[in-house]
Amino acid sequence: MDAKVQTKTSKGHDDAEREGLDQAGIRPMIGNEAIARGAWEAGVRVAAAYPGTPSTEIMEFLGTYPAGDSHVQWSTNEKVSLDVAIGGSFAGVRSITAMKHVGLNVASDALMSQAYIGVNGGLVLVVCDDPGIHSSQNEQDTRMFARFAQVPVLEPADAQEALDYTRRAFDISEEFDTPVILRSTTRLSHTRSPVKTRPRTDVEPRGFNEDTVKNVIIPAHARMAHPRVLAREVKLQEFFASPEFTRWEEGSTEIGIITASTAYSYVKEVLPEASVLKLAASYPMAIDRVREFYEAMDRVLVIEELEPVIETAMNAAGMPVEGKAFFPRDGEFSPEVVREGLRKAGIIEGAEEQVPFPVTPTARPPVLCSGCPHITSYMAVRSVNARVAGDIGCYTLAAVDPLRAIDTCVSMGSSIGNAVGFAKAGLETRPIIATIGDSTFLHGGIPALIDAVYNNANITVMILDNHIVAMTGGQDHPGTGKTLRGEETHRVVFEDMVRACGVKWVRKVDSYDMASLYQALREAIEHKGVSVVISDRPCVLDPVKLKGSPMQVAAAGCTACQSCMNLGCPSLGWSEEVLDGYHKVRIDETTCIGCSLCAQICPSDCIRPVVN
Ligand SMILES: Cc1ncc(C[n+]2csc(CCOP(=O)(O)OP(=O)(O)O)c2C)c(N)n1
Repeated sequence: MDAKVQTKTSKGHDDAEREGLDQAGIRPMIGNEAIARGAWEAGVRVAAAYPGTPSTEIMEFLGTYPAGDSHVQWSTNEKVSLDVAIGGSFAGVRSITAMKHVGLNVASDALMSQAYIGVNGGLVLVVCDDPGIHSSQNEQDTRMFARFAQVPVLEPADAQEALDYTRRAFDISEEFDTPVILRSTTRLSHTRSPVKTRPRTDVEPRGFNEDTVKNVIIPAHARMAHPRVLAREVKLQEFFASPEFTRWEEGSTEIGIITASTAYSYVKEVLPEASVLKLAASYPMAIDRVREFYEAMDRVLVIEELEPVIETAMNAAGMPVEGKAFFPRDGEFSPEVVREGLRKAGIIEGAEEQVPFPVTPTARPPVLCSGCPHITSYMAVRSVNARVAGDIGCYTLAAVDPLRAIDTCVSMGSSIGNAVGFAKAGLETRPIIATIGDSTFLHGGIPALIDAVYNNANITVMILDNHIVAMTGGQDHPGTGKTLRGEETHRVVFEDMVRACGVKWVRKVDSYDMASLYQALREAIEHKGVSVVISDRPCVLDPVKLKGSPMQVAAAGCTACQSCMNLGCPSLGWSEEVLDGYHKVRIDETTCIGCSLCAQICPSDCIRPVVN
């Protein structure tokens, strides 16, 4: 294999660059890079993930280390990625998977079993939460999942801890025979701070452990495993009491703050004089150490982002404590939020918190890119007056103006099942369409398509194939024919896949060929049963930003009908010229990529390529 291909990933580091970075010893890293570094230093050998903000870069950074050190891959979804990591652990090597918080919902079935089975090689799940919902469908708190699955959760507060805790997570996993969750948040994953690195520890593979009672989780074995899980919880509580994981920072005893994760940094900034108990693990919590702290303070507050995990555990253990009475359960924390909570609690004085910068930034709602192939797909969908089940990807933006083309959006892969439900519930008076991206189809759409065929649902599925996972920054997937390290591999052919699911009516159309796309969709909805239209055109941003000759409007011919504005293309704007009270249109030539979609729509044929 070509050495360059082995070590060069989409992030573009090569061996020489990598070496230069590593020799520096201390360097600034975002949390996700530090997590990758920690895993590499811990001797990880199998790494698998499905992309999802804010976790995506972890696997990309791991892919910049030499291919001989670890196998690093994209998986089709988070359950598969966890299963791959579990396989690595069974085989006796240190293994890791990474996902965003909602990815853990997908992977949870395997996690719940593995919590009983335990590990052979250390097994770490990095789960990145998104307080504030920067780019997710909810803000669930993974610490609750850890409690539910009875696996320990480590919560770093900065990039250095992200590296250190990731390294330690593998030791803990092996010592206590448990998967370990390392929980990050958007703020930590994407914030840069100095990190001290160390060399890689080459951990000898342990070999496969021939222990069927441990490895095969049937009821008889699970009944034996459950008490082990409960005993493990107690041992971990004792283990986490050490100063490495439960740090008591002495200050005034008038007020004691118990905190974890990035909230710790805000507490230190806002209330530097307080005593602080910083927990690295809110499950299993070092309850005896927490009690000592509690009893030594006049008043104790818990400051934790999202759910009252620590607070609830303390209350249950007979330590009535204040927390969520003053600090929100939703949204992202910041020094301002912490200051405001402390003010409400009467701990700091002053008037209600002022906005630090009294300037309101202009709202910039997300838009599809100029020339995005999803635009025409939804123009076509709009033209057939359908009930539309949407899905998750860039194309979810079709929910808002001006496309306003989808009626529902639930979770990755839900669209096809939702559409079957629409049909079976009697919504068939209008055509029923499910729209789903290529990566999302591979992630969770295939079982639902089989279900639709099996149950003879009268629906049309539109697969929006832009040949990439665009939403998360352009990762490869099985439909691109390239691995995470950029090697050529088998490419899933969507028509073949769809036919193999039993679909008889399949048509692939170029998303930029609007007439054919409209025609295909009209025929598809006429078909009784499941029909599939594959709207096919690479993302305009990947692998490089495409740019052809930009278009321009011949103002004399523009009738201000504004049809082109229905595209919602960010390169289209209003011109100064007004006709019968309506503005004519102009095109921003610097951002236009020359896709010609507006020209195809223009009824007065006044949009043409710029002639140089
Ligand atoms: C369970 C889960 N995993 C990951 C994500 C993050 N995510 C949102 S959409 C998406 C895939 C989008 O790719 P695709 O379907 O090809 O559509 P595109 O963005 O390319 O238009 C991913 C990975 C998520 N929202 N939920």
